[in-house]
Amino acid sequence: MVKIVFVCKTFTADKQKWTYLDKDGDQSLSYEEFRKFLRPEDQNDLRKIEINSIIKEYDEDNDGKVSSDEYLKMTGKYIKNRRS
Ligand SMILES: [Ca+2]
Ligand SMILES: [Ca+2]
Repeated sequence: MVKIVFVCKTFTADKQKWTYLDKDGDQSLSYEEFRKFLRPEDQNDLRKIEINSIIKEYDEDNDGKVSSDEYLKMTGKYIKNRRS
C-alpha cells in the first residue's frame, strides 16, 4: 500500500520534470533531455521543480511552506497506509 502512495507522489514530481524537459511537447524526451530527467540533482531548475512539487503535496493550507503539523500529517498518513 505504501508503495502505491510513494509511486503516485513520485509521479507528480516526475510529471512536472517531464513536462518541463519536453520542449516540443511530443511526450518524449531526447537522450540529452532524458539524461537531465534522470539526474535532476545536476540541474538547479529541475531540482527546484522537484522540491516545489513535493512541498505542494505536503502544504495543505497552501501558504507555500511545510509546517511541522503538515509534515507529521503526511508522514503519519504513510505510516497508516503501511499498516492497512
Ligand atoms: Ca520531446
Ligand atoms: Ca503550509
